[in-house]
Amino acid sequence: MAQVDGGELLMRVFDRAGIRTIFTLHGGHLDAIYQAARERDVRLVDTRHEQAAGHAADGWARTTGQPGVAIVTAGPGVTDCATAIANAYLDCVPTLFIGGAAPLRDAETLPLQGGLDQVAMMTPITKWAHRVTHTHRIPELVAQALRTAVSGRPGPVFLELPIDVLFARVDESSVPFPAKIFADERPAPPARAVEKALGWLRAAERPAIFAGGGAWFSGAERELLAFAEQTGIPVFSNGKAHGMVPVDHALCGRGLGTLAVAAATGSAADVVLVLGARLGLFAGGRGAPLLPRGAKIIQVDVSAEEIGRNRDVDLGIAADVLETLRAFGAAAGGAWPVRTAWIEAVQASRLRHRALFVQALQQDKPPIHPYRLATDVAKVLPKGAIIAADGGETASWMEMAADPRGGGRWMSHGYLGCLGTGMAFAIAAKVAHPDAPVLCIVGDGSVGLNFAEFDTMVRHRLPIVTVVNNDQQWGMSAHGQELIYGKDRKVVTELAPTRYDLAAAGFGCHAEHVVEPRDLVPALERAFASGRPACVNVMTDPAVIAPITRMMVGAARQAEPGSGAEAPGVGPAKQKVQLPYYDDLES
Ligand SMILES: Cc1ncc(C[n+]2csc(CCOP(=O)(O)OP(=O)(O)O)c2C)c(N)n1
Repeated sequence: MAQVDGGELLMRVFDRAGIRTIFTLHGGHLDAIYQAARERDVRLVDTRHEQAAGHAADGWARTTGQPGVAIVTAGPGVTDCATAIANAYLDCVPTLFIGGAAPLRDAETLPLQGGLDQVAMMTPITKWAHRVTHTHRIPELVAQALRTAVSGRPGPVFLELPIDVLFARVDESSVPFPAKIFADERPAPPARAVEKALGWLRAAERPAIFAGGGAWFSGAERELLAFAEQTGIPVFSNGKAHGMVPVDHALCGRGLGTLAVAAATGSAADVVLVLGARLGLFAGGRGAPLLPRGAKIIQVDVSAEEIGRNRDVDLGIAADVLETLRAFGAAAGGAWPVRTAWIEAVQASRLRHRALFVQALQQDKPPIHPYRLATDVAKVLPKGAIIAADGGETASWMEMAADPRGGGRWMSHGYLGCLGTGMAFAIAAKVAHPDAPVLCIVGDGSVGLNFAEFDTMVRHRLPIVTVVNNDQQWGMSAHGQELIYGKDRKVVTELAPTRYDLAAAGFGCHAEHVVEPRDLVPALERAFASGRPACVNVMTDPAVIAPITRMMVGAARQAEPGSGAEAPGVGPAKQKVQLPYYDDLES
């Protein structure tokens, strides 16, 4: 009878689940896994920080739609990964995190990297966290972990594999091995709900679809586009669904902001079909919903508890988005109204923000305007490129300029608002799609969080172009302070005009430093043509405040003459207190 260890058992489940890429950083607790991986065609991508390994697993899922896997060592490996796990949790991204651990046998003996309850730490930031205590149960528990990550509302799971459980050998014939890992069918909507929803959409004058991660992770890209084309209804998306309807398609409305602009200019959507998108901050939050207040809402979500959050809906359908679109497509036969005026209003609203920055695009002297940077980057990017955008204002400038064509081609911040994801997301994207050009655009603050990932890009020969928006400050933070307290009251938000390009060159990257607007496009072209990981360090204007910051922080508070205010924290009674990023406090 063959004896197999836990590493081999884990890999056998991965073989069956089609998992061929693992993001990791070495720890001796994990060697049984690495040795088993070495025996097969599994790609191990070793990063320079466990946080980056975790973000890369998250990025893998975002760009492929399939679960991403990170394996990290006991103790600090697991704690370093916590940010990435929380990021995947808040954004409902299907991911499996495996953590090493000290031997079960040695509990309470103060062993190396033991003595902390990793499962308890991970429980509130995962869908499921579990400690494997018997080697022969590894296959069924790994299968359960993968199933949990991808089914229902997707999300991260954490499985702890203590070193004695992992390295132990068991008789392979004694190991129960699940024949099936994933469910065959997913929940479909009842026919009466389909009929009602289609009736409302058909009768609407200005119907809209709002697609989110539920549309992407259910694998509904083709069905979403087909339904939009069948019915002539424009599609708006949140960050996880950008590109599912290509940006050059007449029915692509881009982000939800377009819907708000259309409403403000007299064309409010009257029926909105929400497909796997949550109605939190990125839909305007409680205070300023981007879905018109008067619109009839049909909300489709695989997790019923999501339906109705922040807003009453007229029809809630607890079902998988792909199954729903299939049912809608099958039942939506016959002619649909042609709504030319509505589609024209959407297209006009979609481009409106560009007019605000015409001057920035024409400017020929430094410092470079950040929107000019974003549009030049978009200009140079080949079709089908994947963009990872990181940094407060940087990501929002890029979102305005980017033209993602295809799902999984736009990756950026979500509900954790977590800086430092960009380089790891880009690494995952390049590993997953070696033939696609991959760009990471990142603020000079954020690039410092995982800067050593230039080394990962070089060692793994991943020709990613990383563009640093170098405004010599934590831009969104500095501008927030300026708006609330005044220009002269910036605290801990300033940075230096650092030569990130030279530092990246030290890792072996192609490097460019850009000061003049006219040098930007040629530098970006050289970076893409270099065929190597590249860092393009662009000096930009620190004075330009991005619209997102004004929107999230609020307008500057004018001190009223004679108000008695002596210092920012002191004011007259009964004054509203401005909170950056949240509704004001009523005092
Ligand atoms: C990990 C993390 N730390 C701190 C913050 C708070 N924060 C939000 S925006 C921001 C400034 C970002 O600066 P930078 O990366 O330079 O991008 P910019 O806003 O200049 O585009 C900070 C520090 C955060 N969101 N995430």
